[in-house]
Amino acid sequence: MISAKMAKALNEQINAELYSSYLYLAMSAYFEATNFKGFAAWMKIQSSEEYEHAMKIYNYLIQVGARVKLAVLEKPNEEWKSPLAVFEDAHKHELYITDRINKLANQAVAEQDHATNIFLHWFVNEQIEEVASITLIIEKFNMIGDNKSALFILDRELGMRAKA
Ligand code: OFO
Repeated sequence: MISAKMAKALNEQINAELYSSYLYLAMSAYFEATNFKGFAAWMKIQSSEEYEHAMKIYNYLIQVGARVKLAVLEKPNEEWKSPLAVFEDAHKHELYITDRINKLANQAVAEQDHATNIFLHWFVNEQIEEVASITLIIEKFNMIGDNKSALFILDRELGMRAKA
């Protein structure tokens, strides 16, 4: 059994992961509307991965006998000034999620909740991967600059992302 404080914090993280899913879906919709089909496909896969992250926590709470409590989701942004601005926002968001995961891990350590601490290791590693992959995409945008042909090649490249 986990503490009521830990259950509350994990429920809040379900909300944060579902918001991530919602945000990336909004980004995907923006890319559909601006005809970047590859970026749209990349963001749609990212959105479904975030849903899976939420479900991992959902299932963990059930497994340890805690109550899942879903909350209201914030409305995500729907307009950006450029494709790069979208990925910069995604990067900022992942740094925020990383900070949340680290705080959850700190709480598990402070409570000597070994099960939750070990459960959170997967998320700690996942955040390293998520921040790294978005950082790489931003670096590619920066290399491209104003080159439109290169932008369409990057759109095609990201569109080839396979589901995990
Ligand atoms: Fe769930 O990793 Fe992104 O937000």
